[in-house]
Amino acid sequence: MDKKYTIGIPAEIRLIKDLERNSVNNNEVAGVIQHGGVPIMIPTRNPELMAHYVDLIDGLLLPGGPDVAPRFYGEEPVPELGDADAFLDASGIELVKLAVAKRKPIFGICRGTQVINVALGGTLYQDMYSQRNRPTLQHFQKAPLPQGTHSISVTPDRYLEKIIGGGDATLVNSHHHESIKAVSSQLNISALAKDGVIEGVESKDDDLIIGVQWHPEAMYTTDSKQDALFADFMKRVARYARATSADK
Ligand SMILES: [Mn+2]
Repeated sequence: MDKKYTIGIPAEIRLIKDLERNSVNNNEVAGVIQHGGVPIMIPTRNPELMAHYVDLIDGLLLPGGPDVAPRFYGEEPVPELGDADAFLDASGIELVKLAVAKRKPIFGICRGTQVINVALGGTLYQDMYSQRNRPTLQHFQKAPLPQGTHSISVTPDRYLEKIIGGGDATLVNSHHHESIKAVSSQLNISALAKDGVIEGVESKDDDLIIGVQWHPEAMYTTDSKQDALFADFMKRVARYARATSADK
């Protein structure tokens, strides 16, 4: 039997038929399985339990979801802030810190990328449209999510370039009104939209963290660049897991 690696995905609470359900996006589950991973849901938002989950997993996928409560980066909420769940934020931030400390690769998607940045000391625009001092493109697209709508410029010589290729013509989907403001000192920008909105970040000193602001899980079945993000994540997970077991 091939060695398979376990990927933790935090669940958000969704009210379904008046019951609180722990919910993960099935496209992300399928993307992990597609590349040989074994996804496990993290169905609790208690930060004190996150150390146990990080010991169980080989990699961490941080999915899209609600806005990040601004108090985690030292701000009060503006009127345009959307739904936020401080317990989900606190447990996500804890997962990032623990995964970095234990050398478990992280793949951030949309909100997940914002959580990574906040966990590592960065800040966010709570709402780009009211807070950025320059024209901002449509980042909450009205087109179906599997369709790319705005282009990105991939920063030359970043790890992201190795995964999806360089240039300024990659089309991505977009479903966010928050975005990274101040980038964590531990991260490099790897992609920008044409209006300057940060669309990708990655760890500076290694390839432990890749975060994108778009939703590759909605595009990977028809777009090989987006599929490559899942493939690369599972390769990084295998590489770090092998390095860790060789140390023992
Ligand atoms: Mn966007």
